[in-house]
Amino acid sequence: MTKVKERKSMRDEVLYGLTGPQKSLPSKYFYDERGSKIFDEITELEEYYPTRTERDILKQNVEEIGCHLGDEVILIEPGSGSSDKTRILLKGLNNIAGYIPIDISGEYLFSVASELQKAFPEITIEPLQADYTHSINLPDSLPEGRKVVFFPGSTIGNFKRDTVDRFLAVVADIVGREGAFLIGVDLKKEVEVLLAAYNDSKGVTAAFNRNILRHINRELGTDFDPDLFDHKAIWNEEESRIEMHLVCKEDHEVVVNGTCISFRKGECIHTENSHKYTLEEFGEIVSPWFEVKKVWTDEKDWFSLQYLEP
Ligand code: AVI
Repeated sequence: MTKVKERKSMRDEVLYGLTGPQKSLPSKYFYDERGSKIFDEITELEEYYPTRTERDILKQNVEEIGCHLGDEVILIEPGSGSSDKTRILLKGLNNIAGYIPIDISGEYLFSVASELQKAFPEITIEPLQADYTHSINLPDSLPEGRKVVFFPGSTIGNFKRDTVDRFLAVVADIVGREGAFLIGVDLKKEVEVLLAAYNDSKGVTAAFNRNILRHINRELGTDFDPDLFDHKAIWNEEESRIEMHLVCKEDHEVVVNGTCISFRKGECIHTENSHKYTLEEFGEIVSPWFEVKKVWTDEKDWFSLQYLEP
């Protein structure tokens, strides 16, 4: 039985994060409409290698991936967004019977799903609007088949360790004994490459980082001035992760739901972690639920696509 975490409101989460000893904000609040568009721009940047590398891995190995997935596959994708990488599988394979894209943003989800349904009429496409970080209740009306969860993009790298464990338990629950898990995992590499990917020369990642404050202003009626914060991305060797922070440029105060929060010059708001793993570390993390059966990487071993079975 998977324990379902209770949902907190954005206001509670923001207040909780900004009143702790190290100010922080949940990285999921990067993604309003503007933030999602800026993220799409990030994925096109020369310095941001994960997206194009994973896409190439998928394209180059699509047939072999298909053999591992088996027959009559029901592909389930939490946080599907534009379903961009999934199209490579839907196009390149003939063993996908159903596709369940899951996303919190309903309008976008339904429009992507209907476009996909037109492009792939032979596949049953059933979009599910849900926040997959809490739990996933699949519709009863699914076609018969082998359930495979597809989770590309190394989004797992943005999860804290307890969230990783909870998510793996949810995925194991969904796919059952006969299913599988296909996941993209970014790998440890030279620090310069990592820093460049999160500190791009055009300042797109900086705009993405600051957008979290605009999003909060709009939703909570706060008055953050994003220009009073600098973007900072650092490598934390001990935790093996890139951290993004917003560094306050001058002393000021912001009222959040009646609570006055003071910011001092030089003080940071921690906005995101992006963990990078070795293949061994990742295998160890998933081992209570899954066994890694196959790993595809690029020629520099920068990114991995991993096929796991319970
Ligand atoms: C979505 N996620 C995997 C991205 C990453 O690389 O951690 C988010 C991101 N943050 C800054 N650039 C991209």
